[in-house]
Amino acid sequence: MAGTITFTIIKPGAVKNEHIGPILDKISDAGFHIAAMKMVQLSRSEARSFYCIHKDKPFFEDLVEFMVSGPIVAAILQKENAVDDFRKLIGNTDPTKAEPGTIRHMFAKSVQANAVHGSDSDENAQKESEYFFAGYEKFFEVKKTSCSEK
Ligand code: YYY
Ligand code: MG
Repeated sequence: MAGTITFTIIKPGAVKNEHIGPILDKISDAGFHIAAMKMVQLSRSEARSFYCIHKDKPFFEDLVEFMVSGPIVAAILQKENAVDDFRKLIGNTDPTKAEPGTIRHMFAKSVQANAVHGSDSDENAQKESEYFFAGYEKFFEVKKTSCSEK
């Protein structure tokens, strides 16, 4: 398997509520390869940097406080069409608008505590992955050819 990448975070609420396992199951069942993964506690300045595109929004400070309220799980996911397929899998930002079967419909508590992050473009997937992971922490799958060993 090869393909493009997206970047995800399992957010503090979902980690606290023991949803890491069920969320990873949904991700694997949807055909994503986990190319990197770790559990970390963000600092306020890291949370601010990560969401700096929203720094002028009214919800920004509350969002930062939520993101530092406990550990998160960061991961790089690999699949054909990873960014768009993952956005479909997680569903609408607002869980009351997310389709049944999507991760946010199943595990989100509110717009703020919406269980997971998913990159919104290939460029941001790359930037977000670089922000969280060093080269030696990434394990991409390479495309199998008829000459590859099993
Ligand atoms: O990409 P996505 O996470 O679906 O939504 P964004 O519009 O990029 O917002 C990022 C993040 O901000 C969202 O996941 C929850 C939070 N947020 C909020 O707390 N209140 C809002 N009204 C909108 C977004
Ligand atoms: Mg976004």
